[in-house]
Amino acid sequence: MSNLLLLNGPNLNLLGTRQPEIYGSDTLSDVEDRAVEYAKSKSAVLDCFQSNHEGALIDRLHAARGRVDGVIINAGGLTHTSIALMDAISSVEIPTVELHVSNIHAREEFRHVSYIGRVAVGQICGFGTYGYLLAIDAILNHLSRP
Ligand code: CA2
Repeated sequence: MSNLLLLNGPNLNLLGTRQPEIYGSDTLSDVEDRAVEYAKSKSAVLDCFQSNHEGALIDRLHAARGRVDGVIINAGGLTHTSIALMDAISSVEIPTVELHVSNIHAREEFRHVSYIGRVAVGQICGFGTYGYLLAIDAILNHLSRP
């Protein structure tokens, strides 16, 4: 059985409350509940954590070292700015899938850059909140490779 960690970064606690044309109408708790159930259906355990603070996300990653098999992270705006978060992902050596609700490549140029992408196994973006389920499939598939 795989232990997975889902991290959501700054402002993702606002999912479903504003900008539904970009981020949809599911709340973060809808998304997390669905993801936990989906992981369970795949015989995995998914733990969820959201923070608006870079350091708290880094602390959660450090705590996951040696305990978690795979990470899914929607780092929000920190995706495009945070070398510290990138270093944390790289230093804990846990396979990580980068996730975004929106298609960051079809948006403003500053969103085309991802520090997380440099250390992630791969990136899922543009599929709305369904991407959280795709990311579970992606990380489980990655973990089961020979
Ligand atoms: O598309 C994504 O998932 C993003 O990671 C969301 C970030 C954005 O900075 C990234 O470029 C792409 C923003 C999260 C803000 O979330 C909100 C959700 C609903 C209402 C307001 C903000």
